[in-house]
Amino acid sequence: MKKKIIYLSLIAFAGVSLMFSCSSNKAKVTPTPSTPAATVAIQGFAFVPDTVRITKGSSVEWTNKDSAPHTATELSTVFDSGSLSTNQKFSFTFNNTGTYSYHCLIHSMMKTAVVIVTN
Ligand SMILES: [Cu+2]
Repeated sequence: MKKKIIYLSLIAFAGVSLMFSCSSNKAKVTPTPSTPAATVAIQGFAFVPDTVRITKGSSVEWTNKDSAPHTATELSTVFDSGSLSTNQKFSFTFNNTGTYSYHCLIHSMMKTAVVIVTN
């Protein structure tokens, strides 16, 4: 009787271990987010730097360093960060080459900035 209980708890333990190893395997398959190829600060009502050059398949990360909210919005909305509050980040991966001009939707006086994506 006692042996049966031990046997059953061993099966339960094996089951839990199997579930655990499955979920950790799954986590390994999920691609880890790559570190951005370029970072842009939104600071003093400007995108700094206002031009970044990256290669296709890499990403740019924006961080709002101002107390005011800002957006990083491509002129034809290829990407749009939405409103970023202070220290909030937005990143976008560029899978196509091209020159992407973007601005802040909230402040029309902010200078348009550019991401240049090459092969
Ligand atoms: Cu703004």
